[in-house]
Amino acid sequence: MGSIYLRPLGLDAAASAAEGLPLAGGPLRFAAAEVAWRSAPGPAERESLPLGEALARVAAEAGDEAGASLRDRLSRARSAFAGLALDRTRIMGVINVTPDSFSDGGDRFDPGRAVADGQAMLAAGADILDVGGESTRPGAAPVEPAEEQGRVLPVIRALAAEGAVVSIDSRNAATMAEALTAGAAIVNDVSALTGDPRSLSLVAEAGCGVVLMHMQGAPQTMQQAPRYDDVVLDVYDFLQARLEACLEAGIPRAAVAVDPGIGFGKSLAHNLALLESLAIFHGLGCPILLGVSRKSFIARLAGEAPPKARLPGSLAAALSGLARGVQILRVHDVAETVQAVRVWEAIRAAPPATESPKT
Ligand code: HH2
Repeated sequence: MGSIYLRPLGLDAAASAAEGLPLAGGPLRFAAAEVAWRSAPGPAERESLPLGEALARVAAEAGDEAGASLRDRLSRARSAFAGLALDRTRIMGVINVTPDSFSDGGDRFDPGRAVADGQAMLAAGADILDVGGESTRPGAAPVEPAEEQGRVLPVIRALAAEGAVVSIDSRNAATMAEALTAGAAIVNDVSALTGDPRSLSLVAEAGCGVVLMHMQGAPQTMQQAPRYDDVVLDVYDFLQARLEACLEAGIPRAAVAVDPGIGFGKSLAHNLALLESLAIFHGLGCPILLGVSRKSFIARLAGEAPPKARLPGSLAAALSGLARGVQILRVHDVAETVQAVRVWEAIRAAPPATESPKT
């Protein structure tokens, strides 16, 4: 049997879209969708249709129950993630306690500096602090769990003690376990709980939140020759399979966020296709987390700027994510992103002018 997918189109907060469905219970609505289908794995066919026809097509192909459940997952309001209501965009600030991260290599290798920067991010409006002790940049070598823990645990302890919602960015179950004991509330795993066979049961038992990210290959080799039949649908299938593994292990859907993994085993064209089609991932019924901050695709598009000079491109990509209903942004520049998001949200929420504004 083949697979069928639905990507919301024409996302709009205006009254003209009132006849459509809300996207993930949020302010954006959609009244049309692109249906994609294929005999998995393989190339897909696609057709854009009014929403009613698109839903009827899904029901005809996959059955009434599957059609109704996809409609529900696309439109139902998301539960709070790690205690954070998703009624506004949530900002995850990045704290790399590493000597070699691509984006801020070495800046926060000193734990005192990492904690101070975390406090500054909270003051600037970060909702989550993502603490990592292993760089996953292309070509990076793995770090021993003991070394990784030595880097992250003092930082997590200090920030969690101040009431911060902390996530641990790790692929190692032992590091995840120690981080949760130290006060972390979320596991952020770039391997979507495939990197360590103990991580799935650990997260299920801990009852914490988890971010499942897509990566093709491993950091050391992932950018050598990334290949997909259809990048958007292949990433969707992977995240769906990992979500199902979580559900089977006893992790509730409400505890899971999904992330297409921009820059992880993807060419420029792959990254752009994913960014354009992000709304399809709402079909998984989980909040979407997007990490575009300072990534190299920005430099490929605009003059090979070094990571710290990629803020304008990072903001442009983040806002294009918001226009597709992304709920959580993983960023290095918290204050700047908060400002951009607040302006974007205020414009989206403004009532449409029915007459010329009076001066
Ligand atoms: N990107 C990086 C690391 N972790 N986690 C999620 N969920 N999504 C991402 O896009 C993501 C991530 C890479 O960025 P950074 O942490 O700045 O660099 P490095 O891996 O070199 O430490």
